[in-house]
Amino acid sequence: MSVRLESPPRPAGVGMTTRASSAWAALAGVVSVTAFLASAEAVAWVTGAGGSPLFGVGSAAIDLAPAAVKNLMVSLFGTGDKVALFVLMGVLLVAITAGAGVLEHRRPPGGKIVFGIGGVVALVAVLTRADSTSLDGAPTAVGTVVSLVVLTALMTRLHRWEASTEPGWAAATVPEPPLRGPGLERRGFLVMAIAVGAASVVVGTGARLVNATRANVGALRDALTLPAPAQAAPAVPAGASLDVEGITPYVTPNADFYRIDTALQVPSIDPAEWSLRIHGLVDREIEISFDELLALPLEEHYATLSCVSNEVGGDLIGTALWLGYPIRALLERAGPQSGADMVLSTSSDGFTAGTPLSVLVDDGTDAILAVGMNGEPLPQQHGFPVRMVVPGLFGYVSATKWVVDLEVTRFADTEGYWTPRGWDALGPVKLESRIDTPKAGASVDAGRVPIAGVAWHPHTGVSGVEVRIDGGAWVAAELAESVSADTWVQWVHRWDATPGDHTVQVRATGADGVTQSETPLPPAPNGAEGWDEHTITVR
Ligand SMILES: Nc1nc2c(c(=O)[nH]1)N[C@H]1C(S)=C(S)[C@@H](COP(=O)(O)O)O[C@H]1N2
Ligand SMILES: [Mo]
Repeated sequence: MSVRLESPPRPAGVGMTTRASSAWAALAGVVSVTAFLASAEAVAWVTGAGGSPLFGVGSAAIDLAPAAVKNLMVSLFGTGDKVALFVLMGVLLVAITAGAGVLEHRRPPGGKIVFGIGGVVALVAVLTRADSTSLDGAPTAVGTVVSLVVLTALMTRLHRWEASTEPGWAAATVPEPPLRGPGLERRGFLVMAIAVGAASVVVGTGARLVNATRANVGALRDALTLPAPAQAAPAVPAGASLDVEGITPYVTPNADFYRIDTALQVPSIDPAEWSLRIHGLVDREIEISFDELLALPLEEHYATLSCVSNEVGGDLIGTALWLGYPIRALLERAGPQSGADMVLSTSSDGFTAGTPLSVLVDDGTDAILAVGMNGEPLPQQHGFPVRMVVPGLFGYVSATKWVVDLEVTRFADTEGYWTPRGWDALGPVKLESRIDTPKAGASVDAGRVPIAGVAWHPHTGVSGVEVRIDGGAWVAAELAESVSADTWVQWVHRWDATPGDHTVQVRATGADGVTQSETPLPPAPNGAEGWDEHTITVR
């Protein structure tokens, strides 16, 4: 006879209560998943950080999440959406594995089945990542086996502990070795749970740190010296920067540049291994290496990049000096065929953007394959070693970071990443204006107060900005200079503030003569609108 695997409710005071044994079983489940994560990270140390199941599952979740959930995450957490995703995953993981522990205790092998299914799901997620290699399955496979071994061992110890708390335990026949009494059996379970849990935290954290460091291309980036441009950008006119405290700088430092992408783990690409393939509806397929790209006559252009998810008045926008090679020239070499109207760019991690071919081949549009940002190689988060920058288009349809592939194709035949997720196939940046100072809700002293900010309509240009106080008449603001129509422009209105609460509103007019619309529209499907949304109150 062997010990019963199920623990029916017992009268109080006899044996272990159902509640207590469930709690310990739940702990066994959670310890097992920490062992899974730690051993997977340790294996990924050897096989490559791309196989970390945490990132594989998280990335798959991002790609599979319905558009509404994704938009909610971005609107709730903004650029902190990735941290929020990890917290959510952590909470779910604890809940599911605690449940699996309880299930394994009551209805074996239910818990093992949950762990097995979880392992297979994670394996599929990891192996279907665009940049995964066959070795990337190893961490998840090993982790799953380790978690099953740990769960089995902890359950055996838990059952022995329970059996040892029954009256007459010494006479019970359990699988070898014989019971050693409640104290020792209890210790057997707890020592293992604590030891495995602690070892997992130490090994897992250590391996994760090593993997994160190794996935950092900082050293390769530091070793890189970009060539001087064959065609430099015009100098920023002194009149582009107004002397107003709190106004957004004309050029955004790299460290302050907004970051938006679907990459949970920033792709790490060795420039020596990078290449770009241009294919599809072209006369000649082209493949170009990083060295070949740097040997071409590079150009520098100032351009403002913005995100379609930006709310009116939002800060998902920045201006940088980009160094790169015109995409137009590369496409000319490849020779797009008639009938083609889109270039689908793909990143190393599988993100895609569909850009109108007409924009990319247009002489007047400085669409570039960028390698430099504000005088440095691209920061890893901003696409190292190569990304696209297309003035006048939102990032989601044009600014592919870590770009490795350009397919000349047709809008009728394919679509970029965000199009099936509720965003328009075409994404020209809309005319916008923003008040930077004073801040909404700020108190200022009565008297002369500069109201200032930026306005943009990349590639079209801004011809005027107007401000109005308390819903009164629109007054023209002073417009600063800019390098070109491809960047935003600063503006200021010097206001004689009177005591009391006031509302401040701003609207811009584009170089095409069209004034920013009043009616609010949400970011989806093609960019937020409505200056009325950005009304601030100042005291
Ligand atoms: N590989 C890749 N490139 C991408 C994205 C992405 O998710 N993956 N997001 C795009 C979007 S939506 C925007 S707004 C810009 C943002 O570029 P930044 O992070 O350098 O500011 O990158 C674009 N390029
Ligand atoms: Mo974006």
